[in-house]
This record gives sequence, structure tokens and C-alpha cells, in this order.
Amino acid sequence: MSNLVIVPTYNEKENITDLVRAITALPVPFDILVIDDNSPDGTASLVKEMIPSFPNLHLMEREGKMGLGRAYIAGFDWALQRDYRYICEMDADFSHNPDDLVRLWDACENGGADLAIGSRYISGVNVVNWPMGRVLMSYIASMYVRMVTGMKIMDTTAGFKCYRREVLQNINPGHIRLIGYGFQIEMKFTAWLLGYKIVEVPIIFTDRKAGTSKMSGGIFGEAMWGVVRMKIVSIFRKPRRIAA
Ligand SMILES: Nc1nc2c(ncn2[C@@H]2O[C@H](COP(=O)(O)OP(=O)(O)OP(=O)(O)O)[C@@H](O)[C@H]2O)c(=O)[nH]1
Ligand SMILES: [Mg+2]
Repeated sequence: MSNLVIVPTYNEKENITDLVRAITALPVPFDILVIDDNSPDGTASLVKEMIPSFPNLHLMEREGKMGLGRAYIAGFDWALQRDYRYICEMDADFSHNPDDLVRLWDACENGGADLAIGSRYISGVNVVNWPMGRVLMSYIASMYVRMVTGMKIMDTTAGFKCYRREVLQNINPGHIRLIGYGFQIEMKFTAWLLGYKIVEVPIIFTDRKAGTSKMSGGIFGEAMWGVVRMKIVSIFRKPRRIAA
């Protein structure tokens, strides 16, 4: 069984080829699944050009921009139909350092974690080059989620993660309702409700060097209310593990 990292892309032509090279050069082998939502900048064509030279590289093309959560759900489905032991996710814009992928993997493989999270807030605040307003907003959002849900996780919105296969099988990602930042929160919350061991690995998060941001207010609002709703639902309906 092998390792997969899922990378959703929307207009990442400045980043994607370097990222594929960096992941492929890691000391631990990873397959890469790029999920592109028909990026107008031609990200998918760049990936297609690389595929003949990178047998570990795969591309899933979707019709249009349907949000990060939906992209990941499609990716998890793809992964679970194949023989991957660890399924990771990271952004394409180098905010997540590819070298840290190995540390997340190691936390699962050798540290006994079921879900490893690349955490900006486990040892102080490790965010580089974000405006202070954005750091504060992200930190406060994380604190808010911790208070509402009761999860003991410092970086609740983090999108740099490594899942043991079994966790994804049991989360049943098709049932996740939130699609933006909320998606990352709901995935962690469900893993936590299922009793999985979640470990935060400290990482340094750097603002994107190239390309443009897709952050929007709507995504933020969804997460604010979605978290409260999610907590209330969990009181009445506890998820159970179905697959071993
Ligand atoms: N497939 C797909 N990928 C997306 C979508 N929205 C964002 N992405 C990708 O998801 C990752 C995270 O998105 P970012 O735009 O970096 O979001 P962010 O980190 O909150 O904001 P910035 O770094 O400031 O842009 C990047 O690799 C994006 O290209 C989407 O709707 N579909
Ligand atoms: Mg980013």
C-alpha cells in the first residue's frame, strides 16, 4: 500500500509544476492527484504535459469551480477506490512546505496518529507574510471553533493533513455538508467524534508566493454558522465506525 497527496487547484499555473517536482523528490514516495476545476489559466494542461515524465502524477478534471470541499470529496473517493494506506491533502501555492508532508506521514506511520494535522498554532503563531488582520482572523476563527465544538485542536481550519485510510472510510466524506473552510473543520470534527487519534505537527505556513487568492467572505460565513449547526446535530446523531 502506498501514499497519496491530493492537491486541489484553481489557477495555479505558477506553482503546480514546481510543486509536483518538489513532492516527487521527497525521501518518501507519494502519488499526486491534482484536482483541477477547469482553471482558466490552463493549470490542467501543464499537468497533462508532465504526466508522461511523472508516473506518480494523476489528474482529475472537473467542469468548473465547485469549491475546495467538493474537490476533496471527489479525490477521497478516487483514493479509496485504490490501494492507498495514507491519503494527504495540501494546497498548491507553497503555503504548505512539501518537506512537511514527510513529517505528517511520519506522525501516522511511526507516531501512531490516525490523522496528522500541519498546525500553524500548536507552538505559537507560525504564519509568515500574512497581513496581521488575516492572521488574527484565522487565529480567532480557530479559537471559536475550539470553543463551540470542544475539540482540543489548535488549528481547526488547517488544510494540510494526512489521513490513515481507515479514517476516511469511516468519515464517509460524501456526508460532509460544509464546503469551504468549514469542510476542513467538519472533517476534523467527524474524525474526533469517531474517536480517532489526532496529532498536530507544528509547521510554518507561508503566504502564497505566486498566483491569486480565492478567499471569500461567503466561505467564512458558512463556517461561522455551519460549526454551530454541526455541533448541535452531533448531540443528537453520533457517527459510528462502519469499516475496520
Ligand atoms: N479544485 C479546486 N481547487 C480550489 C478551489 N478553490 C481553491 N482551490 C485550491 O485550493 C488551495 C487553497 O486555496 P487558496 O486560494 O490558496 O486559499 P487560501 O490559502 O485560503 O488563500 P490564499 O493563499 O490567500 O489564496 C489552492 O491550491 C487553490 O488552488 C476550487 O474551487 N476548486
Ligand atoms: Mg493559499
